[in-house]
Amino acid sequence: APTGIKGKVIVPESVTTTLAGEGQSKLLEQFGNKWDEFKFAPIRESQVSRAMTRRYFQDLDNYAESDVVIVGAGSCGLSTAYVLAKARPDLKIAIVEASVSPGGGAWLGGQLFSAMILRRPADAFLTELGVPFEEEPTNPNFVVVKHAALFTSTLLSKVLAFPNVKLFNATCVEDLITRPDGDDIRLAGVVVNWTLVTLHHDDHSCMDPNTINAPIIVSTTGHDGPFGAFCAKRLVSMNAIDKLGGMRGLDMNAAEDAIVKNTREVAKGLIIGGMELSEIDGFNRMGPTFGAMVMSGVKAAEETLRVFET
Ligand code: AHZ
Repeated sequence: APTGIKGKVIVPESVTTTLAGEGQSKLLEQFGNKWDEFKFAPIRESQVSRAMTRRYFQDLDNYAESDVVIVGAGSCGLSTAYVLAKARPDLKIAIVEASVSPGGGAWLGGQLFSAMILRRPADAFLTELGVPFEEEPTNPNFVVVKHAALFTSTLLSKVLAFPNVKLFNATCVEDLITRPDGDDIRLAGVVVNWTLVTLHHDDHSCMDPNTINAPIIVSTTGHDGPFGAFCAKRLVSMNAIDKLGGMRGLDMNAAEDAIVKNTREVAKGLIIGGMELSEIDGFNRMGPTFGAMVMSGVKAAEETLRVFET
């Protein structure tokens, strides 16, 4: 392989990134060489507390009845949120993420390396988002984002800017709200708690949770692990499905197509996408190639949109 050879870098038209060498920052004009005079506008501490808590409690109130809850803000959950919020500004979309930092496994490529690989045609997602990428000279079938954090931070910045999206991070989905539906059940929301509380149920007396009602839950909590595959596992423990398929070993070619094609409503009101689906269906894992995660997000958004169209 021709190591050290760089591929052609594609910069989508929508990229507005400031380029190196573009000129001096206005901030230097404004503040530079005047640090002796520098002073922040005054504030009282309680004003900071009130500014934060008022907004948070308003959001809790507002999103207690949501249209869609996305569980997990990894590459699949964030991709779902992007497509959904863009298409339907009238839908209230709550994203619940257990970790303080949204992004899941998409801050790095694989084995903690920086670059992120996406197989074509998932480069279309990068082009729409405005993430520059490089064509791979050794194989035209995939593209490379120079740092996965560039992808994740761009996606996050777009998703969080939508007025109809609220991210509740450091918040864990602990259970599902269900209703009887004939002989079946239908999901009607999620049960949530601060993640720090969730982590301490074993060593504290009962610390009851909170709830968010929504007719559609999109679960993208990743493959099994301390926090992963949450909704898939809960479906089994509540007898809504018999058993998990169990994620199989790694096969990039088989895994990515299977995950995208099968992203669907697994139980009434519950759409599962991303690596969580591999635990339901017994698909292979794909390792460090993220095209299936973003395209599964696109499909999960389409499935959700279909529900709201009918
Ligand atoms: O913190 C989790 C992560 O950010 C979050 N999460 C998990 N359980 C949760 C719960 N409540 C709230 N109960 C929860 N949040 O879900 C997110 C999952 O992100 P991820 O990046 O792990 O999953 P993904 O399916 O979006 O992307 C998978 C990326 C992988 S794994 C893999 C392999 O192992 O082969 N290959 C790829 C591309």
